[in-house]
Amino acid sequence: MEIIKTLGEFIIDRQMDYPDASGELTSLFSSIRLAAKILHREINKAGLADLTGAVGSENVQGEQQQKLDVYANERFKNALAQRGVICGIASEEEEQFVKFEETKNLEGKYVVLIDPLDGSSNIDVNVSVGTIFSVYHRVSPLGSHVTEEDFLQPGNKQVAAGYVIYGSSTMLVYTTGNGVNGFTYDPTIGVFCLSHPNLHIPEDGTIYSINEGNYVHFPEGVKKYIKYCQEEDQATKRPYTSRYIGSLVSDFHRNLIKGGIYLYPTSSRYPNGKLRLLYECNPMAFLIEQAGGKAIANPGQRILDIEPTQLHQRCPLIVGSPKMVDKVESFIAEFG
Ligand code: AHM
Ligand code: MG
Repeated sequence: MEIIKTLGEFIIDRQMDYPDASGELTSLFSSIRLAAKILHREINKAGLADLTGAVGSENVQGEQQQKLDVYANERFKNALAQRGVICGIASEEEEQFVKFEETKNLEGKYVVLIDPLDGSSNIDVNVSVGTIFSVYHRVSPLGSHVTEEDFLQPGNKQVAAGYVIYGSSTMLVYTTGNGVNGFTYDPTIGVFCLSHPNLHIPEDGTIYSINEGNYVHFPEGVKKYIKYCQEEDQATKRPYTSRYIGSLVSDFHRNLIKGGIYLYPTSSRYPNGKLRLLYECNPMAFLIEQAGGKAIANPGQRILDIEPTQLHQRCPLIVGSPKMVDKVESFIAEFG
């Protein structure tokens, strides 16, 4: 019989490697896993279930339609509140961080930052979307209410990070700082199964992912790098392939497996890039470094070392195969 290792079993195995572990992170992962399964179910019938379209509109029964990103936010928030190991969350969907007030939550030692449904503009056209999450130890005392400082920590303090990709299959990919592992959801048995153990990004690649529609707004170094990608050179397998889905999770996931680079750089349109440091850049940077890749905001500026000042601050992101990131870094350092 085929041997299947489930996500649950994998987490328990890993816990045995840490005799001091109290099981709280395991419990946190159970919440994420459960919400991901519910989202998988809803996304797969989104076209049928009044989940597309804008919030505020009513369906034919006069009920409020719920946009899938609002739905996803509520699902993850409720699942994370339930188990009492988390004292609060911050979400890309909410302006303020959310305090979990129950006594069990006040004793929770973790905070979670989440982008519940990244790339949600793709949902109406049946293209892959994702959930991104990031976990930190709180810095405020156990038993007290969560504070903004608990969330404004640099990415190098992350305890865990990962994403769920709702694609041609649903996968959960995560790290706790000891490599990256991927699990594919088998809906027939309702279980995430280890399918991509110990993921490593190729050192070099031939895929570049950037919204080239913004070309005229890009700094000179990025423009020159795009031209470099398009030039003919057999030794470096150029021209490279351009792939851009417009769902960070999907673009990142493809490049992680095949080798490649994803860029959302500064531009005259978005002086700090578009993506959010805490909900998008930090978790992806932690994952890529754990997989042997590299993530920077600007030349010499590692994403994970940025000290955040605001919950929703934006940050340029250049992430992927280390040699490709080095290359674009040298272009920006030279040409700005
Ligand atoms: P969102 O969090 O509002 O969904 O925005 C983030 C998304 C990323 O998934 C994606 O890579 C990027 O925005 C695409 O932006 P653009 O359409 O400007 O290329
Ligand atoms: Mg997002």
